[in-house]
Amino acid sequence: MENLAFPSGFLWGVSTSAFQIEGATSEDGRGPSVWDTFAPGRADVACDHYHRWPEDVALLTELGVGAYRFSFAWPRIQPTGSGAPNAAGLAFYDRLIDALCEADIAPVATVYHWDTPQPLEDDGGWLNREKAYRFAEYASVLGERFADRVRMWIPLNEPMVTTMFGYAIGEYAPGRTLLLDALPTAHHQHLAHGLAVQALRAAGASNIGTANHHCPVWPTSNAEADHDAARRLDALLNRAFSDPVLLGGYPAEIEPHLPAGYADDLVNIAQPLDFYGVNYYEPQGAAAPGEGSPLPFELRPIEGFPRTTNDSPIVPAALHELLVGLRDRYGERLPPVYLTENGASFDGVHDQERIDFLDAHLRSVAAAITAGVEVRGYFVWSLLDNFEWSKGYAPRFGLVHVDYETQRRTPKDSFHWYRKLVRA
Ligand code: GCO
Repeated sequence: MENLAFPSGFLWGVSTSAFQIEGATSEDGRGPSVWDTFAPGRADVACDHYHRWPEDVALLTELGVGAYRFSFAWPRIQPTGSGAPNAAGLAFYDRLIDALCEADIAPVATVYHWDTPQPLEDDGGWLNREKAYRFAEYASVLGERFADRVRMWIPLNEPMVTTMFGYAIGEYAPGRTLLLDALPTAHHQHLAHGLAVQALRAAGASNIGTANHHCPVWPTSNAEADHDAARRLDALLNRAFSDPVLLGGYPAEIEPHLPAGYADDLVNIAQPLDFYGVNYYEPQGAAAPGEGSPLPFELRPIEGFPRTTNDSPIVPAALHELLVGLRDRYGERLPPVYLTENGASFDGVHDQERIDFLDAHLRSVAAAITAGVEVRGYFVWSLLDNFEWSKGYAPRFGLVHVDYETQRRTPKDSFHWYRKLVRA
């Protein structure tokens, strides 16, 4: 990363999530989540972070990052999704956050990273508007307890993935296959986001933002029909999740699929934010739908680029396009940006491919900054190899290798490369 300057005070970090690393899924009062139902037993151990967190904080200290993004496990804090908090759950995060502060590593907290307490899903989950109010109560519990120490707050991780993968196509928990009838879950998550921002601020929390998944959508040909399809898919994957929180409105093509009275919620949803977190991995291809397709587009793979072991195309230029595109669309309404996730899956401890991936994507970030996009930080996904949802433990995203038999952590070459970078 020679001769690349980032603004002074640029925040270097790494990200994880509770369900993907903690394990201990039935310990100390934690209740079942939708992911325990969807993938029974698969993350009962994971990276055993619930017990090995001191070792992982030591890794963060060795790495030298200024911030660590983790998530609270809702079923550890409120095992049934509402009511009095579980003291042991709060105590676990007290210990983790205090250790981070002790190590001068800013705790960056995601309130929800997909592990809905099962009783709330039994009540309809994100299809039920009431869940937004349960979520605000949950956020308030966290704000009261941790506002004095958490440096940045992210209410929801990637509401788009919850809606599309969890409720539209069923690849993720809770495994619903509602296609466009899943869109009310997007709206209820936006409402949850807005109510949680207000609850966190009322509890004294500051520096609140997002972690929205964004991907440039590219038509597979220059045909008008493919460009049309790409515009529709972009509305669904991107603008349906950024417009409401940044502009207080939805793309026109989304509105027919929203619950009655959705417009009354927009003021609550579009709360002023202190930052806009972006999770970027890859662009998405789109083509005109086939005859009789239930969707106004067809997803198409992006060809012609090297790929990760997770079969993702490696396209750093798309990150530059994405960041400049956000600035062009939202202008003054776009708060300072953080890359709250960027990373890739490669095998082995000598992971030069990951170094090359991170180097190339950081060059795109630097170019976007030069083009006038205010990017203030970058978080690698992820600190540790971990449970990659429906793909299990095969994809390895960590800067640190995890031997799941022994739980031995081994810093990879990319760990040492990133360590040098963040300390430069
Ligand atoms: C996401 C999630 C992470 C994933 C990571 C790799 O962006 O999908 O936030 O939990 O593990 O992105 O796919």
